[in-house]
Amino acid sequence: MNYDILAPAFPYPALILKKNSEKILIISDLHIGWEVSLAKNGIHIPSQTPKLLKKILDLMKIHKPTRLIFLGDVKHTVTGAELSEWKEIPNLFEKISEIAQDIEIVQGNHDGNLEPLVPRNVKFISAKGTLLPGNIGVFHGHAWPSIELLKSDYMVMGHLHPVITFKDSFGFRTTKQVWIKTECDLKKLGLSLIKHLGKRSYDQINLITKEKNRMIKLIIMPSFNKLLSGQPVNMKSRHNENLYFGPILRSKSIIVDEAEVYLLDGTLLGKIDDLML
Ligand SMILES: [Mn+2]
Repeated sequence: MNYDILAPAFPYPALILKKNSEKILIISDLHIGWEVSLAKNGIHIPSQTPKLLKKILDLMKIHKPTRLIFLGDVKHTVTGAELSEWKEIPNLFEKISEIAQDIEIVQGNHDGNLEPLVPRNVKFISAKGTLLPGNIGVFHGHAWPSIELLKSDYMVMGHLHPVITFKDSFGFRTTKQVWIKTECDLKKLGLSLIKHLGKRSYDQINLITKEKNRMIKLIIMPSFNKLLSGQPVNMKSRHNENLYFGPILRSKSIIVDEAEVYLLDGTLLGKIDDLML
């Protein structure tokens, strides 16, 4: 990773982007209100929101970001809002707003009707994402990125909640959250995007993809809410359907077997292909 510009905030599931005078803290997949959906299945656990807030405030104290970006899925219910979210989301954002001037939310697939729940100064970015300073393209991952993101040196996405499954000699399984770092073939992604957007986009996309055979580095972030279930990236039986989750991962422009897997503390576990169960 080009640690001068973009680095994970080990051991937190968060990224820090530093460029000129800007310092951007990026976190993804809070899924506030996830506990409510569990309660419907008879599992009652206390609200995780105070813990999430504390973790965000700790990160802000340590890194003092000038901007804060939520990379989608701030809330859990897909449409509408549960009663608890009506209370907990405004509270969380008001507390963060007291110390952060610049807060942005990239729309995830769970963020319908989120806007009325956050203070007015919070800006919304479409699910197609945005290009940040240092040529870092960020988007949630459930929808196609914008054409602009083809210019990225790095693309960052959430949505997958990647985890790795370990199996001991007794057959017991545990999972750990992980970072995924891999590469995306610009030309293949461009072609997929043309298929998606139609021929009218050809000239605009070709202008970006023709220059050279360039690879875009791709980082898939772990979810900030650590209790969420995730996609085991090293399970052979369900390998394909799991990692090809969202259009960009299904587009076959992403290198999967050679993707590097890191634990939250920064330990490099190896390549996905060598970690398959
Ligand atoms: Mn998502």
